Amino acid sequence: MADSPLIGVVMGSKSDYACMGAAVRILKEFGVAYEARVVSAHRTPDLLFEYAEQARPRGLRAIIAGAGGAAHLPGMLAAKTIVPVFGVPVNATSLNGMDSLLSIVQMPKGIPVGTLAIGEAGAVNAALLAIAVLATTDAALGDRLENWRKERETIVRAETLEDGA
Ligand code: RP5
Repeated sequence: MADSPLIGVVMGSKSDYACMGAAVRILKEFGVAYEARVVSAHRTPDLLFEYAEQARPRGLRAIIAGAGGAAHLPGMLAAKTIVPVFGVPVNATSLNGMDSLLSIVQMPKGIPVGTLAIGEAGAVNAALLAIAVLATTDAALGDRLENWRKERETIVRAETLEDGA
């Protein structure tokens, strides 16, 4: 039987997976138990409430929520659960994700959403942040996260520019 998910990745539309898949790939790379679902704030509001209410009893330790446009999904989830919510603004409209960014980041005080960058960078960082949360109680996972960073440091240190500078 698969491990119970520790991280929930939710998105407002299947179309968001083009961006949010980047978060899923990081969680897979680290061997973190996750689930990925479509939960829409405006098209499936009851499902959103159910998901948020069950998140803590089901053992989720963090939720990564991505949505485009007037992106209510992360904030509404955060309103219904104390499980930390990391919001990813998805570039889905003619406003290039700025609409989503402002919708997610401008939460009134009292209900926090940790807001990441627009698009794939935000999705990747949301996953890394969720992993860092898990690593506070999972030393082996923390070691993997440290090694992941070291690998990238090694690559950058070895980089040379075209003229050999
Ligand atoms: C938002 O509207 C979704 O999060 C998505 O980013 C955007 C477009 O959704 P679809 O029309 O592709 O389903 O709710």
